[in-house]
Amino acid sequence: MAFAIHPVLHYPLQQLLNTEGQLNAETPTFLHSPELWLNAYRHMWLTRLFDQRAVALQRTGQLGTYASCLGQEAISSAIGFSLHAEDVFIPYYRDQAAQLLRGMTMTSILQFWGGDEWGSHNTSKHDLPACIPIATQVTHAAGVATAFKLRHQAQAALTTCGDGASSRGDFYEALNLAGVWHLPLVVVINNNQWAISVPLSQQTATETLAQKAIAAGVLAVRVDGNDFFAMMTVLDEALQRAREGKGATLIEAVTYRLCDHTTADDMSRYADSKSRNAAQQVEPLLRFRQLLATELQWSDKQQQSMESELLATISTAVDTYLALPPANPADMFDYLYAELPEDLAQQKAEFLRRRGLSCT
Ligand SMILES: Cc1ncc(C[n+]2csc(CCOP(=O)(O)OP(=O)(O)O)c2C)c(N)n1
Ligand SMILES: [Mg+2]
Repeated sequence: MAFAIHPVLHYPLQQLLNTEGQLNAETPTFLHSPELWLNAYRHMWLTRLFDQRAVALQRTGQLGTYASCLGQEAISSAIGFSLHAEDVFIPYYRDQAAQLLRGMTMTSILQFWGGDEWGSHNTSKHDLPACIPIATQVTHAAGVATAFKLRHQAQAALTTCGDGASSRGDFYEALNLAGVWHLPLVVVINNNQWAISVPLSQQTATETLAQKAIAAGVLAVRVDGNDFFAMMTVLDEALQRAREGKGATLIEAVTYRLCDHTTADDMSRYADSKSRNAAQQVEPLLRFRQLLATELQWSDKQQQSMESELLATISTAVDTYLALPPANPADMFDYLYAELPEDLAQQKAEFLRRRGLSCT
């Protein structure tokens, strides 16, 4: 007798705003709001212009390193617009758009990327700092969601990670826990097709990343990550499910990294320009602008004045960042342990002695 070997389950790509800027008639009513459209569009542009400025600061020696979110603004903006104040956001390093919406200032984001951890201190009190180690934040998020569940709090934990992160043990372990404990957790994968220079085809043999939820018994959805409206729709549902105690959701948001991995990378050495050019045609701001032009008669003049206004706000934040006092290098010893282990205490004393500073 032959046993059936099942084919891969299919997760269709959900989309509401197509690449021509036409909005599907099935778009939920809460998204039929010109005010929200203009807010969201403006925020995505703020993120893009801020991002450009951050790269320029790094290139001129004024920022340590920086991970651009170019082309991925719709995912993180939709997250910021969907979360409730009392939810907990556990971001990774391409979540500038959501961090700004959660109340983090541009100056603090620059301070963080400038190498001063105090930048994270100004994260919204409900949220965690951006996580740099790959996928570890998914376990932290499962922990936060467990706390909500144990305390019977109707709140959601939402975390983000990359396509590469979805290959790591932490990702699977956290998702498994979310399934078996029915946790109020939403995991959003920013599938930007690359993990530094590793393309998705060499990352995983699964047809989709959404299907990684099947083994954990978690519901999943695959969505066009360049479509703010589709992102808002799935996030709204997933967060509501979490808050109502209906369990976790995995969201695979499909997009493309239209930038180097970080300022320490050079994408032109490994990515073919064809796929990048194709991705450029379907990026999130282009189609949003088309929608606004058709439905709200958004003009070039309005666009220009919005951009100048945003650039002025960004420049003020940059000036504040550049005027910050330098980070205290001894801080790196002080915030990992409640009490510094003896060997590190010795290193700290030695470090301060060599710099001619006294030990605190
Ligand atoms: C635990 C760990 N291993 C390795 C790295 C080095 N590293 C930084 S980013 C990255 C690739 C991540 O790719 P992906 O998860 O797709 O996220 P993306 O950067 O594309 O948004 C790696 C391997 C790290 N930061 N943490
Ligand atoms: Mg990636």
